[in-house]
Amino acid sequence: MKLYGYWRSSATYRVRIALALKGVDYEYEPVNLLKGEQKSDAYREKNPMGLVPTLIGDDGAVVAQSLAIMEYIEETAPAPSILPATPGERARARMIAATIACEAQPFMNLRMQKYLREDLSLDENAVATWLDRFTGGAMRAAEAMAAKSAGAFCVGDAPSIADCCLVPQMYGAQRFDIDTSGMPTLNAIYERCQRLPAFDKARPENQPDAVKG
Ligand SMILES: N[C@@H](CCC(=O)N[C@@H](CS)C(=O)NCC(=O)O)C(=O)O
Repeated sequence: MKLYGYWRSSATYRVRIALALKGVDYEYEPVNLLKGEQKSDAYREKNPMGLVPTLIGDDGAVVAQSLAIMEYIEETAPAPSILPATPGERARARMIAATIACEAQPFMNLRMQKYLREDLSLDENAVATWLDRFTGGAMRAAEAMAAKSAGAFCVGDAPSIADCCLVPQMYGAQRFDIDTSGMPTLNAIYERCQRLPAFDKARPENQPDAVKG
């Protein structure tokens, strides 16, 4: 498999965690978002949204969107599963994953941040208020969801697609200074995940394109 991504991209980080949990080897092709490489014609041929990540499967499938990529990885490398055992729990894991990936993270991405600052000329206070309302609001909803299903992880006692989304979101929240103090369940799971080798391997700082310092 080949993963196109960027070290600090939270959506790429999700996929790296899923691959590491399953012990799947892959080739990594950095796409430098700060240089705008995601907007090149060659990259958009693979990912028409011009966003990372994109995964090229061993069967030649070209898959964009981290949630779809993780489902593809789950189907092509089923063990260990990153989906819980029962339909209800699987739906819950997907629900928390989607709340983070579709409702919280989009407001943190580069093009949105640029638009707020450069096109709408919002100052840092306005951007922070905006982020707390939308990203923080969705994270508070994810906290309420996880509080009902968590054991050691977001749904029960095994890491799932929800945790693959949670960890990068908490990392991003720290970067963007979003207040997570009212999220005890998410913080406890985040701390626990950080101590596991698969999550450590997937950390932004451990990627070949990471910029130190
Ligand atoms: N829904 C997409 C989101 C992907 C996304 O937001 N990628 C960001 C990095 S985390 C990106 O490529 N940003 C580039 C830009 O905004 O120009 C997914 O889950 O894959």
